[in-house]
Amino acid sequence: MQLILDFPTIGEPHYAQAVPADLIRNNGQLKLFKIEDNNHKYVTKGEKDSKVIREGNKVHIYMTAIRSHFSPDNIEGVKLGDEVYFHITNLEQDWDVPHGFSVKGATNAELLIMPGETSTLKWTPDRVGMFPIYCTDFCSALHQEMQGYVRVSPAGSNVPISFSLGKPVVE
Ligand SMILES: [Cu+2]
Repeated sequence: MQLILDFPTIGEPHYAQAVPADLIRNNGQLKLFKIEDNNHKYVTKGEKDSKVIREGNKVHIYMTAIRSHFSPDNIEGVKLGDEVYFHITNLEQDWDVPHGFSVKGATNAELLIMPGETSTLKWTPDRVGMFPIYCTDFCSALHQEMQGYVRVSPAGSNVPISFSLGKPVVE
């Protein structure tokens, strides 16, 4: 490989390298994941399809991840005693951009969701409160903005399910 440029970038903790485009294009490194090909039972194919659905004491959250946010990122109406299922679809099309997912206080694993794929994390809240959700895989310079909140209300409360993107549920 003939290196044509090699330098640290100023103002960012990254290191840049440049090579001729042919080296990437002709060696199978250009891979795209079509979201239409995802036939997962709990897929969310676009942000407009993200939603939160209650079925008895189960709450199904159909969420998307793309740099640098989750949709929805504010969820309300989960109650103590519920089982929460985060079904997260990574909408990225580039092969090297996985996203992670975790909810603060979860006692099981985090997720690593590859581009175009859907994965589910089950969470059983053990107390009332506001719970941050966040990406656990460094995905871009704005990775740390990739977060949101789920409010858990007391068992028997009448807070309805609601969700939004980029603004508080209660204004
Ligand atoms: Cu991410």
